[in-house]
Amino acid sequence: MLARFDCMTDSNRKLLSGDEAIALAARHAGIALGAGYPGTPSTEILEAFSEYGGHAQWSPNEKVALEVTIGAAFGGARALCTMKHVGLNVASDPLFTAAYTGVTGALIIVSADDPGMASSQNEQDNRRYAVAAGIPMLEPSDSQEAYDFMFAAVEISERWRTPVLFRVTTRVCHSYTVVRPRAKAEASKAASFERDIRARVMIPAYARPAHRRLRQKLAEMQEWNETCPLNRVVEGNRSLGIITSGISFMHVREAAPEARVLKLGFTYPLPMKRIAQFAHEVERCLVLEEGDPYLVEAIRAHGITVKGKAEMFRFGELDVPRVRRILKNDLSPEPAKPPGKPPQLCDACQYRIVFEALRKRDCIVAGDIGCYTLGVLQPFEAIDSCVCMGASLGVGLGLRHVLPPEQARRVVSVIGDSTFVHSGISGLVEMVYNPPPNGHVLIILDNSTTAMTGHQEHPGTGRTLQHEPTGKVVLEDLARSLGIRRVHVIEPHSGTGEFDRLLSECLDSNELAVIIARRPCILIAKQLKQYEAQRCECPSAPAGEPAAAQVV
Ligand SMILES: Cc1ncc(C[n+]2csc(CCOP(=O)(O)OP(=O)(O)O)c2C)c(N)n1
Repeated sequence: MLARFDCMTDSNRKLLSGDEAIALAARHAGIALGAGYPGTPSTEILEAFSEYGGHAQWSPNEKVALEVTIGAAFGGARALCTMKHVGLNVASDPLFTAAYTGVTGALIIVSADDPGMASSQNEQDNRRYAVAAGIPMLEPSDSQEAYDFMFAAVEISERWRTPVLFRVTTRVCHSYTVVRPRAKAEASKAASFERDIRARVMIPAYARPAHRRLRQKLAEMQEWNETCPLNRVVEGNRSLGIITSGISFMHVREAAPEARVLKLGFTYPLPMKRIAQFAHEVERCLVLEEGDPYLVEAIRAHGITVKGKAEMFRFGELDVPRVRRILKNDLSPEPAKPPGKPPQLCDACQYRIVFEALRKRDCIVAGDIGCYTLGVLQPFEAIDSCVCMGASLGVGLGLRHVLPPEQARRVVSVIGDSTFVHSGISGLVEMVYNPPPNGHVLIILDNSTTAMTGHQEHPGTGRTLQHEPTGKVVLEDLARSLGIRRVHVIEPHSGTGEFDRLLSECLDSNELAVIIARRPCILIAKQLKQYEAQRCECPSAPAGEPAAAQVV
């Protein structure tokens, strides 16, 4: 797929997406290990890193990915961790303490944010994480910067022995712009373990001085940032000064080419003296940013007078027309976006049979995130909640605990296979540990892939990121090992009524039940067959076949 972007060609110019530019830079900067969990708009980074020859792997979830890369960076290597913005919520526990421990090699954490929610359940602005955790943050505006800033991130990470947050947004990730890569790649640094117990074991006695060290580092980084070339001034008419960062810079240049612009690339800790000077040198100073008022609040907190955008522009992505409106302070209602074609489940998708059955039984469905979330739309309207990955279990159990019995007995949790491995397993443990009086029914929709984000592998498929055979987590064995007696594996087919009968039987049993509805995703069914054939031919493939699965 990336052949046309062959590394280090003579022409030395490549058309790359932001994600590909990050991947190429990671390769050229000697990143020894890349780990992550898929999520739009970040997924392509690790896939491209692998295609460029890097060591890339999917983890079961973002927390594990971050921990694996923290370990690599403790070992002195350069490591890359990728995820979408909500992934950082999952990874936030190690994130905050990794800021205290610091790293020995380099650790770059890519947070790919999705303002406008093209493909997400919220539009949280992860710039707040840099401040909350106390880690430096870089924000590129295009693919060239995505490439260049990766080297700067590695340098900052190694110099201050800190993880670096590399924050990008959908338009930067997915837009193609020209990149001139460096002529020479850096070799990976040899990893080697050096004991440093006080730095890496965060018992309170060691964590207290670690917090002080962190604040000291941040103060030093802020000072360094005052003259850092990652921030620059684009000269222009001093009657209007604009402070901006990330993709907003591109919109600003088009909407107000005459303005003087302070373009920030190193956006935490902010270079406040430089910002104050810039604001002082222009007649009117406006902060133009997408999403939360992160920059404007921080700048005002330093007593610098700047104007921000109106609240209505906090929602959704910015674009050139919207930036023009902000510049004119035009608060009139914005034109409605033309309605797009609503997404829908594929015609032959097995999920249709499941949602029809759930509808027929008038089930109360605690849903989850994946292609199957489309079961919320017509004609099914068969999902009653969707909060975050893995929440179907906990939400379903909570409902079962409090609802009157005739309603409680209709509650079902529905989750996809990748999502189950990501964060559903602990919900299943909760189901065993605190079972509701009338039992509960969990349906795992197992299409043998992570379809939603473009068919990535996960531990339940038994294939690596590169689709090679590896250890496989067998979902039915896992459920049985937790002590659940009713574990059914079924291949749903329309017209047979088999799935309906199984669902009714489980609902009426008042026991804990797990139904695994297993049929390969129709879009890649042929490919999955080939992978399975390879798996059978591969004598070294680790074990992990179902142990006497009860197939209904
Ligand atoms: C914390 C978090 N990480 C990643 C995502 C992106 N994402 C949404 S659903 C999903 C997995 C979907 O796979 P699966 O559960 O197997 O369902 P399918 O799409 O195959 O039906 C992913 C990776 C997300 N929404 N939240």
